[in-house]
Amino acid sequence: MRLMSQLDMSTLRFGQHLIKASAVFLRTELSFALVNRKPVVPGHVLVCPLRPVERFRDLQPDELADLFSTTQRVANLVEKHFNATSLTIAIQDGPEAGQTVKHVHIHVLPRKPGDFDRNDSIYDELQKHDRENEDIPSKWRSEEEMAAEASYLRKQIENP
Ligand code: AMW
Repeated sequence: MRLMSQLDMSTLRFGQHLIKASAVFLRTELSFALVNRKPVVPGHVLVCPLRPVERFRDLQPDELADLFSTTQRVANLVEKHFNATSLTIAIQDGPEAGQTVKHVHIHVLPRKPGDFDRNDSIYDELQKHDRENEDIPSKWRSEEEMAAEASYLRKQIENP
């Protein structure tokens, strides 16, 4: 069996962070999806492998397949439930690409007409959104707000 380095069933590791079950809205055999503490747009969520590897190249074929099929499920879910019409799906793979959490994660961002004056500005925001006030918890969303969003998404998965 693969070693998962998870602490217990109610906490998942996301790089240096411990993620409470209340922020996780989907868990598969090899992946999980969580709500973002500092979303760039409403419904900006993250999909990660359960095994806390740093780079995209570190994923095994079964993890890669599970991560991408989970991302497709999550992308459909947030596009629908955040009333979006498109999606930006992105991986910042390595520090020079903007990665701050050393655990592979796919950003899924629901997009709407006119959400940014310049469409590609979303990539500038993605690069800087978690660098500003990184260590100031009051700039993050509250645990309650994140739990409410995750609970809403979980319900949509259970009763589509
Ligand atoms: W990277 O800049 O590494 O591509 O993205 C890290 C993402 O993880 C950011 O969107 C950031 O807001 C998010 N994030 C960091 N820590 C947490 C956490 N504890 N819970 C939820 N999201 C987090």
